[in-house]
Amino acid sequence: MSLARIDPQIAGIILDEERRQCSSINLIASENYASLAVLEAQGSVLTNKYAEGYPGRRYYGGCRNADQAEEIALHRAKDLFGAEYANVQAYSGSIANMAAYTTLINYGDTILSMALDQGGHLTHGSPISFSGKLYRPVFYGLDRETGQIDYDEVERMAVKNMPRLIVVGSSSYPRILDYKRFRQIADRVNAGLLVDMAHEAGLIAAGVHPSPIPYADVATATTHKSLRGPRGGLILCRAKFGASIDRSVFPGLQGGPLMHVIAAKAVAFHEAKQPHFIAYQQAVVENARILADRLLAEGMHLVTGGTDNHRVLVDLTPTSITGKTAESALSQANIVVNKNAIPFDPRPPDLTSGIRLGTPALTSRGFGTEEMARIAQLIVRVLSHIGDEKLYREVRLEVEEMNRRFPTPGIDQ
Ligand code: DSN
Repeated sequence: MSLARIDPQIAGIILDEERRQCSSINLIASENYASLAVLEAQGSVLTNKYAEGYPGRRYYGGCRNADQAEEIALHRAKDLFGAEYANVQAYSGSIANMAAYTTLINYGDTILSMALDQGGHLTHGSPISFSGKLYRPVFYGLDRETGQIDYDEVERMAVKNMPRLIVVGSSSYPRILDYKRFRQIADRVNAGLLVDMAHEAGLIAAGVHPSPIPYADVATATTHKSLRGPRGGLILCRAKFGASIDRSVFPGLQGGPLMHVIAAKAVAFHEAKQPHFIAYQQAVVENARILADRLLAEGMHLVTGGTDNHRVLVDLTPTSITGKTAESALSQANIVVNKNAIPFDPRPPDLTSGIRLGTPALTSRGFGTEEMARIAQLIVRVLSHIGDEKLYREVRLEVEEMNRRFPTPGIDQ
């Protein structure tokens, strides 16, 4: 029996969410539209199967198909990223990071990572996360003038603090990360190197951002951001860490793997291997560049003055609007963004002085550079007319017109 007949309330919410996703301009840098094929695998009967363990070494009978799906996912993940070893069971990026720490260091060890308020992630040592409670974090930040990573400063901090692990990765840094340089710094202080490439995974798979795989001991990712897969985690590592990573994930941190999600990850890796995926990721980066250029031309300030990847971090300080106000105003015009701290933000995280914009989701719908230029104008119009509901309505109509021309993958395509 269909969902609509059994549970019209939840069916209605899902329908509303489909409408919301189709009718808004989604600039959340960490979101995307999974393909129908990914959604089908994720919504499949594999959800019914318990498969604790790993292919060929399960704690349940009846794992023939689960084994095949996971083996294919593992093979495709390694092939896509050129990695020696993969684990596809991590439920999320946070669990993937936990497994990496468990493998590479001991409780109480020092880690050197990017501060959360400068663009790092909760699981990179924030005091409110397990990572800041179980390990001893020391943070590097961004250069106050350029907004970019000062690699010499990272090296100075590494030499001073002698971390056991250096963590690389950011949720809002709009520039290329120099993994080779981080490896050199790690080698100088005899530390391990963990790269959390959750945001860049799709760009890396397509070769439009350098790969951390030659340099990292362990690289973690989520599969639902630029990679366009199902919501979940991925771990890639050097072969020598493989057995330990597997043990850390199961039985160390998790029970039964989500076999339906693992099958959907396999589908996403397959899609990422197709030639059109390279063109897609090139368009993601080009769209971000145009969005940044047009915002600059409209007088907005951007952290680092632009972008090399899929993200743009707008510094609202000169406008005196908070990130929270900007997020709310834009959302009333059906433009969805998230408030985001800028480096050295004087405002607290629930207000912030910035907004983060990203292009993976819109590019999946086929939005191009012309639309990006128009979206930049719409954003500036809204931000220059805070509280003007008539203006929000006008912008909403323009957003609707654009959305009608671009079907949403997985929903109306
Ligand atoms: N919450 C994600 C983001 O939006 O960047 C990071 O995990």
